[in-house]
Amino acid sequence: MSLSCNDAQPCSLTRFLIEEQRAGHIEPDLRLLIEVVARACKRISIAVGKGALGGVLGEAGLPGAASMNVQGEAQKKLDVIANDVLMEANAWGGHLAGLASEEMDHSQPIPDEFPRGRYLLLFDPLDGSSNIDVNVSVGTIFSVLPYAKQGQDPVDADYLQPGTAQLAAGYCVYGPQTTLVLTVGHGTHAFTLDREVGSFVLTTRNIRIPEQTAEFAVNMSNQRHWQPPMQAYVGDLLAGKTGPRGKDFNMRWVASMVADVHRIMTRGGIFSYPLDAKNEAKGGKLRLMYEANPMAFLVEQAGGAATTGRQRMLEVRPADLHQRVPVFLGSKGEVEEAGRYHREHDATA
Ligand code: P6P
Repeated sequence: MSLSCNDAQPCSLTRFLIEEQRAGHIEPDLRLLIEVVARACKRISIAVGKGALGGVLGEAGLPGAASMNVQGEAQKKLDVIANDVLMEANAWGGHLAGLASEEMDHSQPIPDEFPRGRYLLLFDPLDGSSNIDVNVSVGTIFSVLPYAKQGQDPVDADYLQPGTAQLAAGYCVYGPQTTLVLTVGHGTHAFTLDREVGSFVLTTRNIRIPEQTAEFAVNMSNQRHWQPPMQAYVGDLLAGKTGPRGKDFNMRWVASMVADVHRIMTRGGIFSYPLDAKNEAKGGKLRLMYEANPMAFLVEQAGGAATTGRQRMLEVRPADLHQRVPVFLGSKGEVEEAGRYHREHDATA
C-alpha cells in the first residue's frame, strides 16, 4: 500500500486532505470544513441532476413574482436549494464562525447553540444558474478566510480581507462529471465524484495551466460597451494571423464562470468579464468575494494569473461584501498581454 496518493494509486478527497494535514498544509478543523463543503456539493449535484424530475427548475418565489437576490437577479429554485444545503451543512459542523453567500444581503454568524470555529466561509451556491433550465453546466464556488476574534460574532467587515488571506478555495462543476477543484495554497487539484461509491477521487494532482493560449472567453455582445483598451485587445485577437498577434484565436463563452474556468484549468485560455458601460457604475459584473477571489487563488496555484486588467486580483482591498470587479484570468502570458493593453492606454490617457 503506497504511503501517499499518487497517479498509480488514486485516492479519495478524505485521504488527500489527511495527507495535506500531515504535511502541515492545513489544520484539522480546516480539513473537516472542506469535507463538509464537499458533502454539500454532492447533495447539490444530486438536486441539479434531477432537473425537471425533481421539480427544481425555474424561478424561486411565486408564479409571476420571482424572488430577487441581493444582486437584483431572479433567483432560481436551485439557487435557494443550494444556498440552504450549504448553510445547513455548515451550521452545526463547529468549524466556522460565520458564513456569507452571494444570495444573502449580509453575512451570518453560526447559531449560538453550535461551537464556533476559526474560519469564515463565503460561497456562490450555484453560479451560472441561468443555465440550469437549458441543461448547461453550473457550479458552486467557495472561499475560506481566517477569523481570529474570540467570543465575538463576525460581522460583514470581518470578511473584507484581500484574496491573499484565503486559506482554501474551490469550485464544484456540475457537468457531465461532477468535479471538485480545490486549493489549500499548495497547488490546485481536481477530484471527480465516483457516483457509485459516493466519494470524490483525486483525478488530477497539481493542475498546470499552459502559459500561452489561442482561446479566449468573453461575452462579445457587450463589445460596443467596452472601454478602449478592451476594444483594442479583443480587436487584435479577432484580427488573428492578419493582425499584430500573428496567430488565429478561438472563442468560447458558456456564460457559467465555473464551466469557463474549468475549461481553462483543463486546456488553458483567458477568461474576461471587463468593465463595460452597463456595469461600470457597479465596478464590474462579477463579484470579488464569491467569484473573482476564489477563482484567482485556484488559477494562480495552477500557474496562471488573475487581474482586474490593472491590478493583481488577490491584492484588491475589498470595500464591500458584494463588491464587483472586472476580471481577466487564465494563461499567465495572455493575462499579462491583456494587462499591457490597459497599461499602454492608461499611459496615454
Ligand atoms: P452574461 C453567471 O450569472 C455569471 O455570474 C458568471 O457565472 C458568468 O461568467 C457571467 O455571469 C455571465 O454573464 O452577461 O454573459 O450572462
